[in-house]
Amino acid sequence: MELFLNTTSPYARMARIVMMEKGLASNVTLRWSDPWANDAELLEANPAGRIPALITEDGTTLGESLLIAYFLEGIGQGESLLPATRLSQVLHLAGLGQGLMDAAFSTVITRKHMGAEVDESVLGQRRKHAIQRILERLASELDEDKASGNVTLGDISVAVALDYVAFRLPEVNWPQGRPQLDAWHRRIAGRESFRQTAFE
Ligand SMILES: N[C@@H](CCC(=O)N[C@@H](CS)C(=O)NCC(=O)O)C(=O)O
Repeated sequence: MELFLNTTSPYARMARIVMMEKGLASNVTLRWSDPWANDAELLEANPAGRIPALITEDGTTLGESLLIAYFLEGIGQGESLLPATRLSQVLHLAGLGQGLMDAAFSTVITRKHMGAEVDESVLGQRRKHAIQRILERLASELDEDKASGNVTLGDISVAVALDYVAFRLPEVNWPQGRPQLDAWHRRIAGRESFRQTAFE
């Protein structure tokens, strides 16, 4: 299999962490790609031009990080990242993580292309408020004890999103005033799969 990714995309990092957690690292060739440079092979794999994109063993191409995660969960080994006994809670967390990624990534990319003043626009303000609301929700739901079971797709999505906010929007300073969420994050992000995929 081949996975198109780069070192700064939260979506690609999530797919890569899932790949590692499911024992599939040796089955996947990493294809480092700049999605903004019209990489012809990426466009062939994913006409949306976005990373992550996965080419499976039978040549099928998959886009969208959550769909890639779902596929890897199905073919990988070890504990399920989508345990049936708490599926709704896992998907709930994955949704919060994805929402945080989307709001943070949109903030970063619109600033880059349109200037920092875009933060003051209606859409910029909506993203800013979404980030704060999601952080508050996560802080009310997560503490260190919740990081003690088997890791899930929800944990991975939220922990990657928090890392991304710290990496690209350090002014948000999400750990400030949220010590329990910080403790939860430290436990999840201490995993080998997180350490090997740190943003750079
Ligand atoms: N919903 C998609 C989002 C993927 C995404 O936006 N990736 C960014 C990099 S972080 C990208 O490739 N952007 C290039 C573009 O939009 O042209 C997913 O979950 O995979």
